[in-house]
Amino acid sequence: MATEGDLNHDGKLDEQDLAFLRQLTLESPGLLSHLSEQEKACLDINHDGHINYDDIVALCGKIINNHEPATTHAIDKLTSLRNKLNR
Ligand SMILES: [Ca+2]
Ligand SMILES: [Ca+2]
Repeated sequence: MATEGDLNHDGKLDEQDLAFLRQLTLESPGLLSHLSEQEKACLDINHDGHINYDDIVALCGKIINNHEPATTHAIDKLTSLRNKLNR
């Protein structure tokens, strides 16, 4: 079975999957109607029956939980940025 959220089927959850989901939901929503139920289920990360911005957020959370080094680096950057803003 395909990993949920692994949209390009490379066995990893990363920014590429996020970019793909974002493109599908925000830029080419018409493409969603061409997908099979199984493919749509794979995209419906939060299982609410709809594929939308909430799933992008949910996929983001899954990727962060996955602790990909590149993502961890991005989180570090976000954290330091947030710290700067709080000063
Ligand atoms: Ca992937
Ligand atoms: Ca959803």
